[in-house]
Amino acid sequence: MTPILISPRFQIYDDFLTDEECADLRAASEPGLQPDSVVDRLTGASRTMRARTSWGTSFAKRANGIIQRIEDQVAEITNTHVRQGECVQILKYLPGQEYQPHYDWFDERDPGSAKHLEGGGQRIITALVYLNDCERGGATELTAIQTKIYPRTGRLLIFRYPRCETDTLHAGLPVELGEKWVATLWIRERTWTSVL
Ligand code: PD2
Ligand code: ZN
Repeated sequence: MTPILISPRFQIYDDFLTDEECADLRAASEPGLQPDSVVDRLTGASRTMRARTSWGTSFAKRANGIIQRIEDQVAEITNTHVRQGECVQILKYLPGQEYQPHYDWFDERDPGSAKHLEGGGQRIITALVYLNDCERGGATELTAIQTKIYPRTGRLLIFRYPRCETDTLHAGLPVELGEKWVATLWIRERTWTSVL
């Protein structure tokens, strides 16, 4: 697979998943959806917050054939081991829902980060797979390089931040019309274990 290179840090692979795989994953996720949360910087606990208003669910590692394919292919593309990956999370956004600008890595100055860092060290890579075409809005904004990636069914976006680079600030812009579905896989520097 040949990526579209946006910058050395950000790459896109179109048609990473088929339309059918995306539809199956959306259908399998719907029953488990709950309001999404973010990590509280002080305590490390998960909390729902205004900054992230989507709904989400996660799949156990190797949960089914599509999850395995995402885990295996992302590991191959990023030259990492499947063991470094967290559980794949599926996010669903309705109109008005968004994920405000943030970093996916844990800020080591925050007291709440210590617990998360115990489970495999720092996050170093994010993989996002869009599971549908959002009718309007819902782009992933790469804030520092002023670029918007539009959700397209089966499209994979990868970004790398081996040393907590601040140019990986990014956001999920509000959906304006229709739904947006995306699968997220975060990769750690070592074998990931759940600390929750
Ligand atoms: O849904 C998105 O576009 C998005 C944007 C920023 C998802 C995430 N971050 C994430 O899951 O970390
Ligand atoms: Zn993010």
